[in-house]
Amino acid sequence: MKKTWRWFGKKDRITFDMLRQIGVEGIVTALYDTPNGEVWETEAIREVKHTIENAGFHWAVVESLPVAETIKYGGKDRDTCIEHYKQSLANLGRAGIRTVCYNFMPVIDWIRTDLACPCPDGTTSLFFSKTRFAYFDCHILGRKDAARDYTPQEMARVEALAHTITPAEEEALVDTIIVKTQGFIHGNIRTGERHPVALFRRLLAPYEGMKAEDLRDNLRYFLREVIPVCETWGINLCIHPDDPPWPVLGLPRIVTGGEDIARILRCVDNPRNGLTFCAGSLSAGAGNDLPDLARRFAGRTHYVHLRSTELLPGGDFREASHLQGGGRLVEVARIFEEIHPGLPMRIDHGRLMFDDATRGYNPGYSFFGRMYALAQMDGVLAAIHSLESHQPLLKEKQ
Ligand code: DNO
Repeated sequence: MKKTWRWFGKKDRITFDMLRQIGVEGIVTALYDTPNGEVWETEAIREVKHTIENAGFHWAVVESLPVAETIKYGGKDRDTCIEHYKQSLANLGRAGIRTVCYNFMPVIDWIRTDLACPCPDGTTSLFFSKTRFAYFDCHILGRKDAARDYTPQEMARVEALAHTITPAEEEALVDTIIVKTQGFIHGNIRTGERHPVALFRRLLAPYEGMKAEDLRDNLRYFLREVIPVCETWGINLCIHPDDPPWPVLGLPRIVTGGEDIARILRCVDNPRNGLTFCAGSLSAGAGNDLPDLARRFAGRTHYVHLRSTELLPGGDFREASHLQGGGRLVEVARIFEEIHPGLPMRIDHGRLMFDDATRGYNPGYSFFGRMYALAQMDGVLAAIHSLESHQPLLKEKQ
């Protein structure tokens, strides 16, 4: 695998000099200042590419080229936005970019309720609490009939929380779910949004009554339009799984496990229509066996996120160490190196270690935490390669 790193542009406090020292080989980035739905212009792409290459790296992956909401809900102006998407792809192709990641999650990208949950060793990790999320849904957002989506036991925990939560904690919860986790990934919500709950309600409105089947139709419609452009330019477009992989806030989610992935790859059966194998997102799905998924989809995977989660009772999960948890990254890495070697991979979501917490990094994108995980996975990859090259020798000796 090629070791890549998500870089958030010139304002990122993690510099190219730091990345060079820790063995990063390629850069993952996006045009963070271009609003969703607009064209990524050639000049802007060139400038980012030039900055990366000047530092001695190459732009390995675009993450993400965002899909406008109207494409996802099938709005009146979706064709205009799809045309913009095609132009952006062509402009990226012309600049020599060959791997483009995107997702098809309505309104909200990844979801966490806590950004710094203490671990026994003194580090902290990201955390998803089902109760806190349900509280946000039922009490803060006040979504109609939201309580129906939770079991009586879950609602009992939500009501218990309603008695103890303070206004400051409530504000922090909104800030985490809507602003802090979404703001920096150039989604629908910008950092500093002053009325996040009202904005969120507006974003949810066009999806009312939407079924998984409708969202699947809209994804198929989109892929049929854009994959021919990818074909022309030799671009591998790769969908990111839903995080977490289940329906949320009454919104369907359609990239949750093996069956969903197979259906998407089949609907436009072209190698350019591929997968971002995010081991972290997939590992949060209780029915997902990660090595099995890796074996099944390695051929159509164009990009890998190395991350792992640990499922806890009651529907909670925490981000596990990269060598533990449901991600089963050692096995997953072996499978990819065997079936589809050389894929770009990046470490996703590190813990907060040492002074990471005071540096103002984006949630999940710590320096020491990710560097530590990169070193772990680098060792795993070295061991895999060494075993592979000594295989004949071992056989001879037997
Ligand atoms: C969060 C990320 C996601 C991911 C997008 C890809 O940390 O894993 O925001 O980049 O979903 O489209």
